[in-house]
Order: sequence, then structure tokens, then C-alpha cells
Amino acid sequence: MQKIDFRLYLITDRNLLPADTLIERLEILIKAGIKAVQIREKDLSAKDLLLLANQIKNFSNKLFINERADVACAVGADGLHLSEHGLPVHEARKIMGNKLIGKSTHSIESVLQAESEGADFITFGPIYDTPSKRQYGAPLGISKLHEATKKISIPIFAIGGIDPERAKECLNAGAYGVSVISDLLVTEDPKLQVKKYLDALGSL
Ligand code: TZP
Repeated sequence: MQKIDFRLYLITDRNLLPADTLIERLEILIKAGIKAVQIREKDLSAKDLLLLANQIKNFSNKLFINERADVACAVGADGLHLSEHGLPVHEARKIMGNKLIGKSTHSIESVLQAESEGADFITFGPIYDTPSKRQYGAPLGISKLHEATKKISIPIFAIGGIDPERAKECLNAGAYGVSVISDLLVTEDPKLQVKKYLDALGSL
């Protein structure tokens, strides 16, 4: 199994930013030290997603595509990230071969399932309150995160309402790393924000 050589996993949402500024923002964040980016733009057609992914591939370190194995292959991404109700990992593996496959999980049951299907790593959350997930009820909380980390051996990235201070708390609870959308995309000083995370998480 490939080693996961990043602890900070940035996920995109271009709709949080002014139109046509995602690339520019990602360039700054990656230059500042982000090693792994997942393009999660669920409302884009395959064609537009491929176009965007090809642009980002030019300057990104490790690139993951959300859900679309076809686009991940076409762009030569480093991996695929599946939603909880996406393809089972062992089916996606037939397409992705030995590329990395991450899976989103939102319960202990799906954490166990993802590991047994052969995921290389998972995201688990929301751990903290976050506007985009309020419709699904209360966040899972830090003790559930701790419980999840005791049950499986693949890396867990805590997600949902993460900031640098909480990143440290998640690591202390057993997470391997954190996954972040808004706190990195929508920030006045992206360079400084990345530094705060890298300081909190330690380098890899
Ligand atoms: N899955 C669980 S929480 C979440 C996803 C995609 C949203 C995380 O967004 P943010 O802005 O980092 O809280």
C-alpha cells in the first residue's frame, strides 16, 4: 500500500470564491505548501471538470478527483476520492489500479466499510459545525473521531469546520491529518493560513 505523504488535504469549492479565481487561489495555496488537492466541483460537466483539472495539474503536487474515475484517468491524476455513496472502492480499483483511492465517511459503519473495501485513506466528518453540512444534523464530534481512529488502521483525515487549532485537536484524537475547504479557500492571507496548518500538523 502506498504511504500517504501529506497531512493537509485541500478540497475545492469554486462557488465559495469570486468567479474564475479558483486557479489563482490554488496557485497561492500550493506554493505556500499544500501538497494534496481534491477537485470537488460536483456541478461541472465531465468536459469542464477535465478542463479545470488539466489546468490545476500543471502546478499541483498530488491531485485527486472527486467521484469521476473517468476524469481522474483522463487527466492522469494521482488518485480518486469517492463519496460515501459513490462506487465501492474495490470496484473503483478496477479502473484506478494502484492509484490512491480515498473515501468520504460519515459514520463508524462506513469507516469500517471503507477500510474493508480497500480504501487507502478516508475523510471522516463533519467533526465540527460547518454551514454546508448543517442540514444533516449535529456534527460527529471529537470523541467519535477518536473512536473511529481506534477501529481502523488506514489514515483518517478529519473534516468539517476545521481550523488550525482544531487541526491539532484532531491529530491529538488520533487523526492522521485534516481536510479543509472554506478555512483555506476563503481567507484573507492564504499563505499565512497554510503556514498555521503546517505548524499545527508538523511536516511530512
Ligand atoms: N464532508 C464532511 S464536512 C464537509 C465535507 C465535504 C465540508 C467541509 O467544509 P469546511 O468548509 O472545511 O468545513
